[in-house]
Amino acid sequence: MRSEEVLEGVRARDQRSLGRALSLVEAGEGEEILDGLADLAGQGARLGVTGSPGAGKSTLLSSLVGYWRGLGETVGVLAVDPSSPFSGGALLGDRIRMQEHSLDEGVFIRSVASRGAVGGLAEAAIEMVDVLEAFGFDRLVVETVGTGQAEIDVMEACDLVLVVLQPGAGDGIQAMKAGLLEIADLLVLNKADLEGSARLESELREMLELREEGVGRAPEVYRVSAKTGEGVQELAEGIDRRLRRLEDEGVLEERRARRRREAVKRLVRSSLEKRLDALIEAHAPKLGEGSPREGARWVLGTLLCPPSGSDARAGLPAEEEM
Ligand SMILES: Nc1nc2c(ncn2[C@@H]2O[C@H](COP(=O)(O)OP(=O)(O)OP(=O)(O)O)[C@@H](O)[C@H]2O)c(=O)[nH]1
Ligand SMILES: [Mg+2]
Repeated sequence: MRSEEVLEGVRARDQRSLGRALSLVEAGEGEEILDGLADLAGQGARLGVTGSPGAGKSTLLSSLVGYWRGLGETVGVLAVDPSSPFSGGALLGDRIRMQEHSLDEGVFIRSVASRGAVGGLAEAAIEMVDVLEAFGFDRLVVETVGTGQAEIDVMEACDLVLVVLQPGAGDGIQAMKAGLLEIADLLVLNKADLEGSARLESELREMLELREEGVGRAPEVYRVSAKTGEGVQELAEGIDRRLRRLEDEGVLEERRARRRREAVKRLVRSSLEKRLDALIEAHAPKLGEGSPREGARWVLGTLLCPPSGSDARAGLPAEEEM
């Protein structure tokens, strides 16, 4: 199928075409698709869900999806699998836990693995959410295991971030160290049915109080059990309340503007990087001789103002590459 047909299919809200479009974007071949969908961007609420491995993110998400479906809303989910040996089963696990929604046309679930994503996991994931948004889902959710920078980047491209923690194993301290408390709008203490949940809550509340006043917005704390359903409705309502507040305060618009700026930066960076590689490759012997600083000055000069017609242009890809 050509990009054009895929694009038409997505615009006609055909889910098979949506799957193709996502694969193209994941493979770094989604330029035409993304350009062709640009006019449909910017409507859905983007929710990021992250937290420690096994905290119950997928289980919780599955109950939230159930709640939203009850309201008649459609949901697009992207699960980012870091392909680490420790979470080798994550993908399959997520499929199984989300299974109850697999026959529902109003729910679309897709995974992206870092090994599959050409040109960076965060970039691929964010662009895949752009595609899901253009398709017209009311809610967009990205689940990541909150450890690496790529995962944090994905969360920073969301409208609202949920950090899910579980009792035991010093989850609160870990989350703080990993910088998760900084990006959380809502802190969800899952597995309230297990021992240690109350202790985790007081531990976290203490940590939040210790943080300097005025540093960011204090996250709200919710204690839930995705297993029994306890507290899930309150959480769902809390999500919408927080979204409305961020909207009223102008924060959502700020976040969306930042998201667009970051996208521009990513595109420029990757385009520059391609040119840099090509130029260095083409002039390898010359650059292998002088000092690295001298070489760098020459390369920068050539990249930023290519002398037209000169042999220095050799290896520079065409300007319209982007
Ligand atoms: N007791 C209890 N177990 C839960 C709860 N929520 C999830 N679990 C269990 O915790 C385990 C991990 O749940 P997942 O939903 O896969 O957790 P996850 O955070 O998505 O895991 P990864 O994606 O692998 O990081 C599963 O065995 C769930 O059944 C809960 O509220 N209470
Ligand atoms: Mg999961």
